[in-house]
Amino acid sequence: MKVFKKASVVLILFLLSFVISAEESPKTEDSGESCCGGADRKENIQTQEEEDDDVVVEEEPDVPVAPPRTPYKASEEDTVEKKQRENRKIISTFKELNDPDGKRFNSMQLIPQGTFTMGTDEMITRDGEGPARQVTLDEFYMDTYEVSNLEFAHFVKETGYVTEAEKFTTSFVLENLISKEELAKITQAVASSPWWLPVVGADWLHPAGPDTTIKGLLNHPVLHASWNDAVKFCEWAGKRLPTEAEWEKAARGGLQNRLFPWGNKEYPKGQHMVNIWQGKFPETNTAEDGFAATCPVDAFPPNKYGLYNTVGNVWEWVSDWYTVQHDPNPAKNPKGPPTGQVKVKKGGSYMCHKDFCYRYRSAARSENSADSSSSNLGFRCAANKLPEYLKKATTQEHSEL
Ligand SMILES: [Ca+2]
Ligand SMILES: [Ca+2]
Repeated sequence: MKVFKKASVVLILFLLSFVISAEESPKTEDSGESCCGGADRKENIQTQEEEDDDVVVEEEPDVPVAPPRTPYKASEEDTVEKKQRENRKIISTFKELNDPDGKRFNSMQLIPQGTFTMGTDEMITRDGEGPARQVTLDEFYMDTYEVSNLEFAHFVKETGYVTEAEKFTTSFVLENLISKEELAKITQAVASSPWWLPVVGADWLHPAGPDTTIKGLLNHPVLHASWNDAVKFCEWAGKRLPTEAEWEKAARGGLQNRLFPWGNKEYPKGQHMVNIWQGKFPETNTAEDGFAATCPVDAFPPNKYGLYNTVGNVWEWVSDWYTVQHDPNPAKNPKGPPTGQVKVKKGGSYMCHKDFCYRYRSAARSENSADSSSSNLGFRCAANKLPEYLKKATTQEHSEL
């Protein structure tokens, strides 16, 4: 009965959203490609509905509510040790790890101190993109690229770190990427977003399931890293996750009140500037931008701060807890709410399309629980000071620009 009741509510909201979107700017389109939290996520959505009537009216019909994680099948210690052995074996086959120049793929760019307009009043208000507000930040450094599989492999090689997806034994993968053999084994699905499937054995080394590999994808962004995993990686690298304000300022590249890191035109001079979805999601992916799934972290032109793929390719974790309520007053170095249930992610992914997930914009945002992971979610790190080991590389890169 519960399911039918929920289905009716969803249907009503779906019809309502058509009525509303027909009257509003076409830019406030529905979305729902974000994925996949634990049980916390559902509770969080309910809390928001109780707190803010506007959120109920605008709630998208296809909010993905993922089932709880699969419990551990073995003791954690056994699982971790087994995974460490398996991972060491796989990583030892990556020749790129022995390349001295490839040891740490990422460089960092200095983001100057100053004030910028964070958020927007004109787009997806239910996500808490507004109000547009003045935010002042001290200078900081931001990773040039999304964290790559190669970097993550170095981290795992040095530390033996086992990700949450590996411990939980499952992660969410876009259905189109899963092999027929693996599809046949899956019995669970997320009713509200059936294109997301929990795949046993999907993790950063097996991005689309246990029969897939990151060989040949070492310069692509690492996938299936939870927020907790991302924090550990950044600590290892002598960095930290950016705040949402830092991420957004960095993505805007010094431009004020623009939709995208490069300006307001989605296709300037007809050029693809970002890895998103072309075609009708989720049935057709024409990959006109050159990529059906992730692209290399250095594909597409950088923004004016020298950052690549901030929007599109993969969503990126930031440190803030998620809220849709923001103080409209000017703020200095804001860090988001002190507590919360889910974390903010920024930038949209290769699964975003204007008609479905218009979130490959600088102000756009979404959320997931800190232990969740999926095949379109990654991160990049920030730092107050440039780590010593990067000083030479970054100086060289600047002189080449
Ligand atoms: Ca694409
Ligand atoms: Ca990105």
